[in-house]
Amino acid sequence: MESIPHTWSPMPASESQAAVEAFHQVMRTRRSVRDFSSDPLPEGVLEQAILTAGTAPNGANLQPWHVAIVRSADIKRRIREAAEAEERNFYEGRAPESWLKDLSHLGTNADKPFLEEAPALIVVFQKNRMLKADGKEGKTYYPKESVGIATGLLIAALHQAGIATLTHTPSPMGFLNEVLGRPPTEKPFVLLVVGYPKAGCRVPVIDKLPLGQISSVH
Ligand code: IYR
Repeated sequence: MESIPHTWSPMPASESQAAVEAFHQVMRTRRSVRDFSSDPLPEGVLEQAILTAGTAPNGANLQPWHVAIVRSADIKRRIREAAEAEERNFYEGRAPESWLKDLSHLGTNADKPFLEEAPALIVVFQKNRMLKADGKEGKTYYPKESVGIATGLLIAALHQAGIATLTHTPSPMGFLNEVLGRPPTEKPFVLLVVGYPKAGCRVPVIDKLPLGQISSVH
C-alpha cells in the first residue's frame, strides 16, 4: 500500500459542537420542493456539488457512480413523458391502497410538470459493473450504499448553497438509460429535480422525529 500523511488538524470541542449544531440548523430547513421556477442556476454549482458527492466513502474506492446533468429542454420533455407514463401506472393501478394512503398527506399525483420547468435534472446512476484499473470490467462492491451516501452529500451540498431539490424515483426508471445513452451496467438510482422554488411555493406540513425516536445509546 502506498500512503501519505493524513492532513488533519484537531478542532476544539466547542468549535465541533458549534459546527455540528450550525449544520443541523442549515439542513433542517431543507424541504423537498415540487413547484420549481425556471430561473437558471449559477454557473458551476452543479459541477461543484457533484465533486462533493464524489468524496463519498464507497466500496474499494471504485467510485461506482455516474452523474448526468440534464439541461436540454428536449431531454427534460422526454424524461417527463416517460416518468408520467410510469407514474400513471403507479397511481392508477400498481400502487397498493396502503401505499397511496401513506402518500396522501404529500398531495402528489402522476403529473410532473417540474421535470420540464426546473432548470436542471440530475440523474445519479449506480454502476454495478465497471472498468477496473487493469482495464477489465468487473463487479463493484456495495454500489447501492455507496451511491446512497454520495447522493446525500449531493443534496446537502446543493441545499447549503440555497438550491432546492426533489428526490424523485419514478419506478421503474430504466427509460433513463435509453434517454441518456447510459450502458446497462448502470442502474438509475435517483432522479433529482434541481432549481429554485417558484414564488408562493408551498410544502406539506411534516415533522422530523426527535432524537430519542431515531437513535439509542449503548
Ligand atoms: N413516485 C411517485 C410516488 C411517491 C412515492 C413516494 I415513497 C414518495 O415519498 C413520494 C411520491 C411520485 O413521485 O409521485
